[in-house]
Amino acid sequence: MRLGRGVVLPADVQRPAYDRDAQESGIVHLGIGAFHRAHQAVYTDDAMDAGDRDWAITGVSLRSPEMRDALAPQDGLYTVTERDGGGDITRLIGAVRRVLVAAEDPGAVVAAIAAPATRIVSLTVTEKGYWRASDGSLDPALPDLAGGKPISIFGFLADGLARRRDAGAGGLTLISCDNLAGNGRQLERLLQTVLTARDPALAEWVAENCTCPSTMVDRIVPAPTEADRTAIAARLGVRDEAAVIAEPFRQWIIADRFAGDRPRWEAGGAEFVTDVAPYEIAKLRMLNGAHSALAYLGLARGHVFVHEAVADPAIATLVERLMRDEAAGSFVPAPGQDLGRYATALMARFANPALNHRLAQIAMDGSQKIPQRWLETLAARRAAGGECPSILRALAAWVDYVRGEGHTVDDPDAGALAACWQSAGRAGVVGALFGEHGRFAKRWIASDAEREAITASLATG
Ligand code: CS2
Repeated sequence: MRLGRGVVLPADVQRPAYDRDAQESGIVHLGIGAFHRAHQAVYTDDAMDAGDRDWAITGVSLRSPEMRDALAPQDGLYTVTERDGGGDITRLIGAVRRVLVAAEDPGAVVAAIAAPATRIVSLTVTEKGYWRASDGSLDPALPDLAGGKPISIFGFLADGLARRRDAGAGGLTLISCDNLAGNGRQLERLLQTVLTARDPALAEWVAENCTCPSTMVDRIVPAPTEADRTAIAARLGVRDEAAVIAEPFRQWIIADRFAGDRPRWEAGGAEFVTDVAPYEIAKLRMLNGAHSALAYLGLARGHVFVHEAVADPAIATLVERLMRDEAAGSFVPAPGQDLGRYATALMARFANPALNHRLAQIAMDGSQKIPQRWLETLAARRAAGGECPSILRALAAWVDYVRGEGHTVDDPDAGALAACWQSAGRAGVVGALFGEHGRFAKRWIASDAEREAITASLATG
């Protein structure tokens, strides 16, 4: 039996208190993966539970039909289970109205963005979904630059926004919920590059009528596995093909810059601030920076899960230093922001033994992640005369990892990184990546001493 409307669930499963059928869709979300289902959709469910109306979510998968096929037979319903080793807490989420698959029906996605009831388009498309070249600018190979059938977020946004302008439907708030530094600013800059190339008048209209607030999003959500779905089916008595398991913690800090209405996400604990930067930087450089270090150092030492890597004393010491001495010392915190306490809380979250968060999941797409997680810390610390020995060790583990000995490297730059190894070899690969003319030269250039330190930490053989 399958989860769906009218299915009776165990009494301890919290369910939406609002009338789902009475809600219009006010949000189009691009990239309806596990993170969105366990994060923004939960806040939206909280807002509608608190009495807000017409914020149901139209989810979009850019390529795969998997989530539509999972959610459609369940009438959009799915469960989120919080797990920390105590008793699981499961909740039914009703905020998702329908799921569109952009590759199958691009016109439906454009129509959803253009619909007058839509006021917000939010995004979780991962770092690589923004089509940035290694220097951070828009990849000139993006097909959407020339118009035609939309391929990326930029093509869908451009077509949807053009239609809104022509119909007088008003602007939108576009909210990036991805782990990029200044995610709103980056979305705005990259979108403007595409619009200016295609339709300068539209670029102006968007600048005047739309906003792109930056956000800090946080919840650890392992990619759901078949074993998770089986465990949840045993708990619910029905199968939920879209079930998500997450840590209990969640946080959302949003710049208060909306083009129009918004849900009262504060009902779920979201915070609205003038400047997200210190929170976003702390999260990227401390949490995500530590995560990536755990991933590459942990995998090299044979660990599979985050809680195993952080229980390894050699790795734990390094990760603590990376957070407390290096990342926390690389920016000015907001008044009242206690980075020491934040690091302590992060170590406890990483140690959650029940989550089974795979290191391999974090290790994916490193070329897209390390600039904002490590290289910005390195650059900022250098400017302040500080050193980052732990990040240099972690960088060495990443350089070893992308060599791809004995495993596949899941990264859009995997080919180019392997080519660096092939042409430069162990002695030269660090220079090929982080030297003056290296692949990452626009983000950070290693000094001679730093290059030697990274090279000395590379695996031998
Ligand atoms: C992780 C993040 O996969 C990764 O790269 O570092 O997904 C992390 O779990 C989230 O940002 C936590 O909010």
